[in-house]
Amino acid sequence: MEIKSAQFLKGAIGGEGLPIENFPQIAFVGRSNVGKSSVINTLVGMKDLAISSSTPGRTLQLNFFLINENLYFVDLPGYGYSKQSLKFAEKMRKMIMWYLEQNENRPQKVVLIIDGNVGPTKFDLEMIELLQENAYDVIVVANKMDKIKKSELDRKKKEITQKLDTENIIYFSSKTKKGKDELLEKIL
Ligand SMILES: Nc1nc2c(ncn2[C@@H]2O[C@H](COP(=O)(O)OP(=O)(O)O)[C@@H](O)[C@H]2O)c(=O)[nH]1
Ligand SMILES: [Mg+2]
Repeated sequence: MEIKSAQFLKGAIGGEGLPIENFPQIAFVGRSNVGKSSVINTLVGMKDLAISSSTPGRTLQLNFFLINENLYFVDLPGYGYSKQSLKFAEKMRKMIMWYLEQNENRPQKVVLIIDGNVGPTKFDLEMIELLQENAYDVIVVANKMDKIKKSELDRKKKEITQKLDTENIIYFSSKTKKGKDELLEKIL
């Protein structure tokens, strides 16, 4: 299956403003700045469908994108960003938790995006644990692989698989589009 159409539908804050139609949802989660919006843009082949984190507002809500008129990509707010105030970070965390744990219309799959160059952080590991506790079908994407020197690649990949305790990782780059087809195949 391929993506034939994609549009920004709406932003929701908690349960307020959720889309009316109950299509399956693919959620994209990850720390701020790992490239959630960029990965979505790469998948749909549009440069600025999911506006990057520099745009205020959009990053503070659950952003619903309608794909092929029958599926949602949901861009979640980032978590664990040190530049946010604690109060703000806590508010975002609560909304993410609500969406993943209490919301009646749970996402069918969760794409967890990490920064492949930085490697899995404490926040990433906590998020994986939470997703596993909630029995989610998780796809881990290590983004920004273009930033890693060729000579470092094997070592970095090994470090990522060891820390995450899985070999099931899609190595990705929004810049070079590496991993795009592999990820599309897994989510569609
Ligand atoms: N080199 C490189 N930079 C990336 C990649 N993906 C995203 N970025 C950059 O990382 C920054 C954050 O991206 P964004 O998509 O806004 O992250 P978000 O906060 O997780 O939605 C932007 O400056 C992007 O251009 C990638 O694969 N490679
Ligand atoms: Mg973003």
